[in-house]
Amino acid sequence: MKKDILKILKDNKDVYVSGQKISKILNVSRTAIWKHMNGLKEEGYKIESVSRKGYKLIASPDLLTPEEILPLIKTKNIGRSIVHFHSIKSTNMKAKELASNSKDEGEVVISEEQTMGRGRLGRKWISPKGKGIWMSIILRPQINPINVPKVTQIVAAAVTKAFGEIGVKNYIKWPNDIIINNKKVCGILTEMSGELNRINYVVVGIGINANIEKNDFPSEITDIATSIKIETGKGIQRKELVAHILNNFEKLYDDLVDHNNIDESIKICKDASILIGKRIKVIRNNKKVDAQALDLTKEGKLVVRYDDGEIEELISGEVSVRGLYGYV
Ligand code: BTX
Repeated sequence: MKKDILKILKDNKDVYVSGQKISKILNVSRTAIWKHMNGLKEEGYKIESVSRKGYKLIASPDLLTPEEILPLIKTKNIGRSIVHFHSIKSTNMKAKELASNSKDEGEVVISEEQTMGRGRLGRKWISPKGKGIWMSIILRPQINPINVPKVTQIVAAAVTKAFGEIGVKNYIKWPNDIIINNKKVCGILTEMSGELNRINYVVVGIGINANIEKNDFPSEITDIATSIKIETGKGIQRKELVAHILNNFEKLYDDLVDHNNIDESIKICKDASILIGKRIKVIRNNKKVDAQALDLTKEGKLVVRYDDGEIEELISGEVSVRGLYGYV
């Protein structure tokens, strides 16, 4: 009901809609409407009510609800269904649960806060309320499971492009971090359920520090973590960034599933790479080896040259990479 009222107010932007008209359209009492209006106001909607004229929507909060995001996206599948939470343990956990119980593709789980946000290898991901974008996309690509790391590259490309579209210069640290000023502003966690040669589902989790303040980060990560607000001095409209990401992602993802082609994503990842051309450390089974990052292959593998001259193409997931000079 609250959603229906909001839709009427949004469809009649800039004009007053009478309580009588709303109650007629929705076939409910005017007292019920008044109650829901108060509920919307509590969520942060600014609604003017003037006697004899009715209600007018003045401003919407920066909530990541379907009502706020759907009008901004142009996709066919991705994000057409959005499940929104005010607080949840982890959107990836929820998305995996939903994916096991349905066959849909493109559903997005978003929460204003995560109480058990996760990074790779069970690491913790700080996800304070209302200040970041904590979301997961459910995918069912009909591709060989060995190609799943390509999805991470596509997401990285979609996010980096979206940052650019809202005017935020950024870099990609292969394979799954977006970097500003040598610090991590976004992390991507790709998880898969499947068999040796068949994928049941892939869940890609995207965590973006949008409007986080410096003192929201625990002291142990203040040297490696940052936010768009910290770096640019300005907060952003989170829903706009979400929409840019979903719009970009669908286009790049379709290239993979329809044409088995990720050239565009790889070009974006290469252009934004913070590693290519730099000295790095390749970490495998706790062993660190110095190398030079040379290139990204068409499949999204990182080409490195070790100091003994040996060249290797690294697959994400197998290794971890650190910069030698500051970048995380
Ligand atoms: P990662 O394993 O590469 O990075 C995790 C590490 O990053 C942590 O050990 C910590 O040092 C640091 N860190 C923790 N929180 C933050 C933060 N907010 N910003 C910057 N650095 C941080 C990267 O894993 C993948 C993260 C994916 C997060 C998304 S959010 C939506 C979805 N749900 C979920 O539980 N995870 C994903």
